[in-house]
Amino acid sequence: MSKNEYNYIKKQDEEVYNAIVGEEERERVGIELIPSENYVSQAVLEANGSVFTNKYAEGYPGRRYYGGQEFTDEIERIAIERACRLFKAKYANVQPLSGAPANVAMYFALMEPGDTVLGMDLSHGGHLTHGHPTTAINKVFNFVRYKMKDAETGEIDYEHLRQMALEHKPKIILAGFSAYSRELDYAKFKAVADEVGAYTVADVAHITGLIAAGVLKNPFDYGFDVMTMTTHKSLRGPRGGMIVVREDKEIAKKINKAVFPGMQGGPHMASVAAKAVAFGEALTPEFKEYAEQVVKNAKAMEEVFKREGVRLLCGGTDNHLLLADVFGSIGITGQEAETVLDEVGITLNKNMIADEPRTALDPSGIRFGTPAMTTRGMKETEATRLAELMIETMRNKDDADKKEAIKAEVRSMCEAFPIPDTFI
Ligand code: DSN
Repeated sequence: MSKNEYNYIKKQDEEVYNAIVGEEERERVGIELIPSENYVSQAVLEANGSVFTNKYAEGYPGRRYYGGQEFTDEIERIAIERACRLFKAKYANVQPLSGAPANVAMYFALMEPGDTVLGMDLSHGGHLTHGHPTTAINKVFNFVRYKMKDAETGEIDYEHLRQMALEHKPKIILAGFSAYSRELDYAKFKAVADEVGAYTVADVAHITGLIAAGVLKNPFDYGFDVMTMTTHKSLRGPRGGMIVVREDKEIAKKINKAVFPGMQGGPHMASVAAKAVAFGEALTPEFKEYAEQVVKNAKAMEEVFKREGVRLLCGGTDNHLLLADVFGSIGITGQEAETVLDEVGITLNKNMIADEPRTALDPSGIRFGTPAMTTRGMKETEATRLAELMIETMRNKDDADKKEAIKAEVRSMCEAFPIPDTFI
């Protein structure tokens, strides 16, 4: 990562300047294993910091509510065209500000208040925006949930899913997750949806990059109607959201109306510009290699955890992330693990495990993944070593000397694999 100068902020606002350079340094010297985070290229950063932030552009290309749109139209058209190529979609809406608003817009596009969504249970890997009782959207729509049949294999209970669908007649069957490490059987979701006349939506926020690169299955190949996603995770773009539609023009029109004016005002055009740049990167052969390596690295970490007898939820991984029951296997809580790993320069997050016996704020598990460390150029050797260091740290959480040695090793790995400025 280039050391950016930030000359104007430095002169004008020392407090903010210090926070920005502090974050740059934190990213430079630590290993990022939060599976939903990544490092963008300097090109994406430049677009995200561009003058497009000055511009209002309510509406869509060619149909805006303000003048002066020749370049906003151009950049949004480029982003849409690249998004469609990446996901084999006919239509794309690149304006959602992030994943949560993308999901909310999708619900309003495809349903009336009171209608039902069948989605994945949060503690089995689903997401808050899939209708958790604490969310606002839960007051508008009815959410029912399916779970895994067996947390040791990660297999979804497709028969239960079918029974739930027959009983509750959902308008949407939602496949997708933020803490689940296996490939989904999209054909089974689609068969159930067809039986009850539901839309099929995949929330692929975590695995966008892996689908775009063809490393994981594309739900559209199984007839899914819609995918919602974020652009800042494995796709390695700016913080933002997106909705793509396989082929149905009426669905695409409803999605567009639900995003604007239904849900949002002016799109963040600097983010749209940065999305366009990131999508261009994701269309390259280099990105395919990157996505393949993300999965190889996760597999390498899986091997170490298995060898060391640490229980992995779903029995391992097919994608970029892993969930480990560290309380059950090592006797350290998820919160303690997050804290002690932070101390040695490894960032990840505590996470609930299926049917969590503890609490959400101090659960039994940790969730970690490989998109960001793979962006640094790390391969299986480094992934293996990092997994060993993680386990050693958790097993020796009170041993200051050991932690000091691990911290030094983590730091030297970061120095050997600096965050690149460019990927193509
Ligand atoms: N916060 C994201 C994640 O970490 O999975 C999802 O919203």
